Amino acid sequence: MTVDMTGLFTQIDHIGIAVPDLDAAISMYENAFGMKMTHREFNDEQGVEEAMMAIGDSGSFIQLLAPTREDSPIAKQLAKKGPGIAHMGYRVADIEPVMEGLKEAGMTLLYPEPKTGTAGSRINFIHPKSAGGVLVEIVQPGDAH
Ligand code: V0V
Ligand code: CO
Repeated sequence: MTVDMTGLFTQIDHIGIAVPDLDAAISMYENAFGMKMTHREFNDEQGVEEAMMAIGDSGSFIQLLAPTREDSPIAKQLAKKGPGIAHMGYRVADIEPVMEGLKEAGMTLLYPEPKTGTAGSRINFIHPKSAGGVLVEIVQPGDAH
């Protein structure tokens, strides 16, 4: 199968940011940046508590990520590099063909099958080693998105 990737990444869904204190980060984004929180949840599988901050009505978000476990990717990033950008999340309508096309393009996906992300979305990641030093997430929104 050969997938034409043209236009399959439709917009920036979110930029993930590692933070040590979720409440403090939400306050900063609300008070200094005037952004509204539209969603907050725990994701046990990913070891995070996260908050989605809307960037106006653009449809793109900042995803604030605080670790809930010492061995989680966000905890590791905070320990090694401190707070900062964790990943770039692109929205796609249908994640399976996009995963296929990325593999055909030589990208290393972290998961063989999509996992559950924010608000019932379906997600996967491209390893930063195969994407120019950027941890890239692909996001198929859930019904609640
Ligand atoms: C590590 N590296 C990164 C990076 N983390 N590069 C760019 N951005 C990052 N965030 C580089 C690092 O500098 C190393 O390069 C190399 O990758 C291996 O790093 P490491 O410290 O040994 O880290 P690993 O291998 O333990 O973990 C890296 C991966 C891990 C990407 C495998 O972070 C991971 O599994 N991430 C996917 C899951 C995740 O991020 N979940 C939290 C968000 P050098 O030094 O060797 O050159 S959950 C989420 O977004 C949700 C729920 C949602 O959106 O809905
Ligand atoms: Co994310």
